[in-house]
Amino acid sequence: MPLSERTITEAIIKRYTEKLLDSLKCDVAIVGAGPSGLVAAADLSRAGRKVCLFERKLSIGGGMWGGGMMMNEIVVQDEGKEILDEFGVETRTFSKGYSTADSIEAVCSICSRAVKTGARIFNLISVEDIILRENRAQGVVINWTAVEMAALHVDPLTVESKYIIDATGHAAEVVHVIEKKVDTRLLTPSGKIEGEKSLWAEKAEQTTLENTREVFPGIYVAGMCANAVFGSYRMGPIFGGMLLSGRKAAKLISERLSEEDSG
Ligand code: 48H
Repeated sequence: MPLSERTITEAIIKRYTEKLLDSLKCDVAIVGAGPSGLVAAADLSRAGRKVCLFERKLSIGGGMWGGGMMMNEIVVQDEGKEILDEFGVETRTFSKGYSTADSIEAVCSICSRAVKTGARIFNLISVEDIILRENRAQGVVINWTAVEMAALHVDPLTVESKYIIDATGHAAEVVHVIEKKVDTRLLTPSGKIEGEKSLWAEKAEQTTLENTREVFPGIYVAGMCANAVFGSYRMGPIFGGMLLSGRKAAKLISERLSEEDSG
């Protein structure tokens, strides 16, 4: 049978549209497909929640692909290794308490699990705003990254969600939108974004987890964004904190959703 260009085109448009239409209302919208966002997506979808993840770039994985200084190996401590083990990522002990993994295998394995458990990942879409109702986030405002890059004046579309995870890394983009546009105090000590500090791996890894929490009604921060928002250190290419943070955000939101389900 000769190949039909029209059928190929129809197939892509129909299937993509089905996927997007089915995602217009979800439990959790995750912004950013770095390590923390991907783990959160995998955990929440495994818990039976409807998850959409929006990633600005063509590729998922955020800063994990590049390991440290473009050497595509990552380092994890024992708690992070347990998460990699669970996702089927091969790790090698380097010295007591430190293991390494191939960053490509790590990104691919976590992403594969997220998609196979039902998370919808939309690449090439940027979140530019939130839907706001009475001082609570109710969803995300999305646009094609290409529109953003070309600086075109094209209005966005929206996706309703009960919760949002800002997993946009150092930039903390969703929380910046709140700070700029909503007349409110964030749930940080100063009520504002505290700002990221210089590199201190041990402290940063510990505080990433502490800082993974709700920062505005309906919005949780995870990964590097949590430290940027709550004013803690960066950690360099050790990724246990990112993985654990994604897991913690998923757990906190799952608990909230379960409470809401039961009345
Ligand atoms: C859609 C967006 C938007 C937007 C950004 O930076 P990431 O890898 O995020 P984390 O926090 O999971 O991991 C951080 C880690 O990679 C890292 O940078 C570390 C450990 N640094 C330590 C140090 O000392 O430097 O991924 C964030 C993702 C990226 O893919 C962005 O493209 C994406 O979010 N993103 N997607 N809409 N508005 N903003």
